[in-house]
Amino acid sequence: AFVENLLKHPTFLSNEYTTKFIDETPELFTFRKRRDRGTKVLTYIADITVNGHPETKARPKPPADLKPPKPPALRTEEPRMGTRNLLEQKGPQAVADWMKAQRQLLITDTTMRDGHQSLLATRMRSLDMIKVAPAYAANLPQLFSVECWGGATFDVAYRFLQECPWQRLRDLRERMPNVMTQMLLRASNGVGYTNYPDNVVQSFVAQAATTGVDVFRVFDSLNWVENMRVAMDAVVEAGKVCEGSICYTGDINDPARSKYNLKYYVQMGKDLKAAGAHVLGLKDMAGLLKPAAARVLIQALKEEVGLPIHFHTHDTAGVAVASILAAAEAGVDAVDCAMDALSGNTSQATLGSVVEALRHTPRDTGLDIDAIREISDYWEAVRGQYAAFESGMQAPSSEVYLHEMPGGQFTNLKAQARSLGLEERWHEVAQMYAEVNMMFGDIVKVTPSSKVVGDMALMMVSQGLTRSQVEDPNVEVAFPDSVIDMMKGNLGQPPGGFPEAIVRKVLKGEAPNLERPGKHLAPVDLEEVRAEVSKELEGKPVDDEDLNGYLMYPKVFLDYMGRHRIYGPVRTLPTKTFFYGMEPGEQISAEIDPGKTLEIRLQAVGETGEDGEVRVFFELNGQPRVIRVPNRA
Ligand code: BTN
Ligand code: 3PY
Ligand code: ZN
Repeated sequence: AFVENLLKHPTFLSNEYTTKFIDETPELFTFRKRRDRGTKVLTYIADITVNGHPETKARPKPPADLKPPKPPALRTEEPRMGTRNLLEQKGPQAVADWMKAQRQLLITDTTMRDGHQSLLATRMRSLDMIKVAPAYAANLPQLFSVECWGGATFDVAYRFLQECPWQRLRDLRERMPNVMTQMLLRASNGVGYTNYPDNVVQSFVAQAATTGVDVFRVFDSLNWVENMRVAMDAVVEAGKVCEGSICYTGDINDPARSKYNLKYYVQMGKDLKAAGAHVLGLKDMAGLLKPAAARVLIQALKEEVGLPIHFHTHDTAGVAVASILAAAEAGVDAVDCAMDALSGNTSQATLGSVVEALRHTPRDTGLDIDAIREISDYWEAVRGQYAAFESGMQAPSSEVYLHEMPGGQFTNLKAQARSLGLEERWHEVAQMYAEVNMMFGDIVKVTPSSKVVGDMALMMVSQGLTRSQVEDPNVEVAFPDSVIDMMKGNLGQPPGGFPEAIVRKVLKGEAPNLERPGKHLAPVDLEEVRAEVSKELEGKPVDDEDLNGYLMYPKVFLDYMGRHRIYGPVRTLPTKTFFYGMEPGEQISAEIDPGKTLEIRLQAVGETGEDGEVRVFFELNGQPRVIRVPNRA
């Protein structure tokens, strides 16, 4: 790098150097001289303007007359006290006690996590959330919490949105100081798809708590409480609210599905309480809990477990509001809803509708419906920008009771099926998903176990394999890696274990590990990893957030950092610009630091030169700038 710098230096090139040149020219030692952030951001805009964004290119476009989202006015200067203040002053047990003492139904808004994860392929950018966060704090201080982190959002932020998930959390936390933030944590799978060593899980939880998570909804993808303890202990250790969660599957009122019956769920609730949960989460990730079953289940859990209950469901079948109202009657303490504009179908129940349904009843939420409408109007404009990521699902569907796919997986698997040319055969995929579930012993299906079932179902439909062929010891089957991994025991054990015959076939007789996977994973030397990552980044210091990002997703994190070096703080660009670039004559601004704003105007896009490069003409804060990008279109 030194020689490269030397050979490029104008003084060196002009032959006007002396032997002292090297000593007197410190910039020769600034390897890969950094370009300023303005230039980096212009490079990104130029590239997208010329070449398009790979993810939106062949997809539906936002309406041409779409207005930029405008957040509502704040009703108070200083936000009123909320649940966060209670947590800060009195701790997580006081929050749990307070929940039980409330008469009103408490509401969590999931728009910033599950809402867009389930409707827009998790593609919502931080900027669109951060802009409305002050309105939540000022206008809806009675919310129980705002779910805004975790699940799939962590990985998508780095991988597809070119932004840092930790920064999102920090920015939201700062703008909503009075309402608890909430995340979804896949227990030993962190926010990934595989079990991590215990100290990695502990480190991740501690960092999430420090950066700004108040409520941790912890679940295991096979409902194995044993595999949730490390994560739950870490949450309790951090002084935050530990919401140990039951994942709901099957149908407690169906005698044919006796594996997951009332007794099973009540026992799991007791086990989670014994494991230290402050709140019991009831996570109905597919939207299978029907109203009549909700009434029975909630009542039993309330009576027999004694923890406050927080109910999460999806509206895939169009029944979520009915189940929520039944749960409310049975005494549930808190429920999840999404703001109207990002609710319904595979997302959560409609927040405004639940609030209205309960008005003037004993469980009146006390939330301000005008404030809800204003915030929902904002989200409606935001959603318009993400037209490229809409799934095309037009209506609720009772087919979910057949396949039991989680809301967050449904549209994803449909897109995967499309890419394999199986779009026309979607209903076969859905049917096969149900059969694979039974072949695996009727398991809970939620990230990551749901992905394993989905991989297997797609493989079988595309190869024309039936369940009996797969189960036949005399038929050779090449199982997907994720299936082999799960049968090895690397995601842990479902209740009663996996059926022996299928394990034998998948593992070709190799013995599975029936113990907790983390028991066999050596602790990671965190400081050693930090040093390695720093070396990968050419000496850049690696802070705790970056280190934890790397530990979850090594390659995704490093790729993100590599692009960040080239494109800079693109998270500050308006969403339309990020996905579609700019039009000649258009002007935008991007606040790259508090108070430091880039005023960017696109003047013109030149022709492609003989070198295959396009010159793009900008004005940056009034100064002309030319950026060259390759034409890859
Ligand atoms: C490419 O290599 O994909 C083309 C360059 C375009 C760059 C931006 S960086 C953020 C976004 N994510 C990508 O993978 N590409 C675009
Ligand atoms: C996730 O783990 O991302 C989920 O949403 C599970 O429901
Ligand atoms: Zn969900």
